[in-house]
This record gives sequence, structure tokens and C-alpha cells, in this order.
Amino acid sequence: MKKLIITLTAILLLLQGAFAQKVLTKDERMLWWREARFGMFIHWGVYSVPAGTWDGRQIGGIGEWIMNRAKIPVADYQAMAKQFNPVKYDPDAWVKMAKDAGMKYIVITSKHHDGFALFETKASKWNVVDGTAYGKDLLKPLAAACKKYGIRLGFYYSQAQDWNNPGGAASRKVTKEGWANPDSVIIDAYTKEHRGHWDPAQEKKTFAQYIDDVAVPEVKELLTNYGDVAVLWWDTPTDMTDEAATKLQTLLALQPAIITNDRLKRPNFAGDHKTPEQRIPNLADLDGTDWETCMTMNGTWGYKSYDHNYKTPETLIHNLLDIASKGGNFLLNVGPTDQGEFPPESVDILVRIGQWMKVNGEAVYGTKASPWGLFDWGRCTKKESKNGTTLYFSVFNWPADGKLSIPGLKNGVSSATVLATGARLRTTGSGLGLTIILPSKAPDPIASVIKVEVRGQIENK
Ligand code: FHN
Repeated sequence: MKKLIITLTAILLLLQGAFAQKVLTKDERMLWWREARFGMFIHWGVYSVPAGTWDGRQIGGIGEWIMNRAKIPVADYQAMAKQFNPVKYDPDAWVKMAKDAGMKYIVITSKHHDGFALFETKASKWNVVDGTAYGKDLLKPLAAACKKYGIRLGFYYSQAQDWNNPGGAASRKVTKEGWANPDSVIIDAYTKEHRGHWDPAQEKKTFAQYIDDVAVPEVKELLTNYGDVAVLWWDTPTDMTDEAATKLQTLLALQPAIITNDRLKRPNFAGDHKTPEQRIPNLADLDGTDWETCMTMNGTWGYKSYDHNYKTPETLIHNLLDIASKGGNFLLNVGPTDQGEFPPESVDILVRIGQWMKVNGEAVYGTKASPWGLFDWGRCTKKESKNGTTLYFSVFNWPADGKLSIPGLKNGVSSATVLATGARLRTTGSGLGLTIILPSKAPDPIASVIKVEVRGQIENK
């Protein structure tokens, strides 16, 4: 008997050892994310049905806020789910478009503030399987496509604001830019008195009940049923308590390598990275914390049929290079239609960015911030190795005199080339810096990358 107990204990210990998961450090978890630099945000839900118009009126502000902005009653909003039938949804094509654009990860709204789950859930009937004619989980095939194309998948989850599941929070403040704007104004006395709600149906439960009945079980499902989840992207911590945040944060152990942002609850739950929204921070604002700028291509996150005010591919590529040169990531949004298609303007932008990235992506992926900050003519990123440093100078404004000067670069130069063509360039050095002699015409109308390999580390960092 004694022998048997000893043998069983030994087997148990062995098994424990084999299955014990190594706790990853933050640097280990952040490794892929810091190299990726570029990802796709997807805002998709029932709000793509009204697409910015309610009761014959075009509702101002961002499209996914239409229920709140127009104070649509719960029953009326939920009736619209019946029309959410994305028969043209092709997750394989979505992921391929992201990949071809040079993006390395996708973050999709598994549930936005309207509380509608794009996935099968037992916690609430307000989900795509139970509430729509479509009737199928939208995230399962997306996870499969991401796996196929080697793209990491993250879930956005509005943990506090939920305008349809009773008890969920509702912001008392609304402006054109949404919750993030500190100059927001309170809309009316009723919403102020009723914790931001406008329909008694929203108040059938307490916030604590909503957290236990909906948010906690749904996040558990998301972290259990979809394979590897790369990112949990919380949003708008309205009404969050430390207790609620702790319950949600504890679930993250289900995905030991997961990365989270700074929007679970403030203060006390800093997450792994900051989330400047619709803006690129100034160098002076950066404090060494990882960060990711999220941005719309037009003026809305969720689809609005009449918003055609798109940024140009040139602006977005320059944004990506500006962000990379400051050491951040760029999460660029697409708002698909209720049919399940990316708006044509978004597709064209993704294609154009992809063409540029295919040739010049080396200047973005796995790079670190510029040692010198910004240049009038463009941006710089760098890679360090044992043998030296590679600098990528992305030139937006081609110098008229054909000379690119880098004041302060005193290292010996091993090579200088045009990244796109491999053409070698002549350089002249002085005690003050380096001058690169450029071809007379810019090889790329958006940004031409000059790759310079130098000996040693950059000294004046
Ligand atoms: O209110 C949301 C908004 O709809 C959108 O999801 C953005 C994306 O970062 N986050 C909130 C505003 O800060």
C-alpha cells in the first residue's frame, strides 16, 4: 500500500511538472506586439443596420453610439437585430485583407456598448446566434481564418457600458468623440439621474448583477472557446469598481500570454499598454510605457452609410511611420456593413497601404524609436544588432538639393541604399553628422525609405 501511495505521488508530481505553465514576464508577452507595430481594429455590430440614420434623421457623432445618441428604446434597438444578416461575411477575405495590408493582428468588437455579442453566449440572449436571422457565431470562423493566415486575434469587450443588458453602465457624457473627450457635456437631467440610462428596461438589474450575470461569464467564454486570444481590449470603464475589475482581470489567467490595455478601470488597473485615441502622442508625452494609437479611417468606428470622409493612404502611411518612429503601434479601424463587407473606400486604402508595406515593411516591423526624434523631411526608425545599427529614414518630402542630412549621426557607415531598389547611395560624413546623396527623384510618392547600416550603437541617444 505504502509503495502504491509513493508511486502515485511520484506520478502526480511528474504530471504537475509537465503541465505547469511558465509564468511569462511582461517583456515575453509583449515581444510579438512590439514587433508587429500595425494591426486592424474592427467595429461591427447591430449599429451597422441603421448605419447612422434613425427615424429618418442622420444622427451626429460616431455610428456605434447611435442607440445612445438618439436615445433609441431597448425594444426598438433589439428589433433591428432581426435585420442583421451578414450573408456576405467572409472572414477568410477579411483576414487576408488585413494580412495583405501588412497588419499583424486584429482586434474585433466582440461586444460594444450596445451589449450585442458577436459570439454564442449562454449569459445573454442578446447575441448573434439567438437574436438574428443569421444565427451563427461570427468569431469562430474569424479565429480559424486568423490561425490560417498567422494573424493574432484580439477581442475588444465593453466591460462596463452595456445599453441593452440590464444593469450595464451608460455614459452620462456624450460628445462627437465619445467617452474619451474630457470636454464632454451632460445631455439631459433624466440620463443624469438614471445613471445615463434612457429606458427603464436598462435598469432592471444593478451594475454588480450585470457584471456577474453577463460580463464575467461572457469574458470567460471568449477566453475559453476561441483558441489563443492575443489581446483583451477593454473599453470605457464607466461605473467600474475595483471589485468588478478584479473579477474580470482574474479571468485573464485563462490565456497566460494575453495582452491587455489600460481601459479596464482607472486607477489601479494599468494593463500592458496605453491607448491614445484618434491622435498620435507628442514625443514629450511618452514615458516609456508601451502604447498603441487607435484611429478611424473616416470619422466613425462603426459603419455609417454616409461618412465618406476618408483619410488618404498617404496620411495613414505617414501616421504609421510617425507612430513607429516614436515606438508605438497603430491600430487602424474598419467598420463593416450589416451585410458583412468592408466599405469599398477601406478596401482601397488597405490595398494601397499593403503595396507600400510589401516594399518597405522592413522599416516598420521590429523597429525601435528614432534616436533623434522627428525630421522636417520625414521619420526614422532603427534596429540594433551585435554588429551595429540599421537606420531607416522614411522621406516624405524629397530634398530639392538631393541631400539628406542627419545632424548628429557620427558613426561609420557600412552601407546606404534605397530600400525599394537596393541602389547604393554615396554618403559624406563630418564631425557634425552625415549627408546622404539622393537620386534626383523620389522613388516613392508617399515615403521613400533610405536604409543606412552603421557601425556600433548610436552615440547621441
Ligand atoms: O466609446 C468608444 C467608441 O465607440 C470606440 O469604440 C472607441 C475606440 O477606441 N472607444 C470608445 C471611446 O473612447
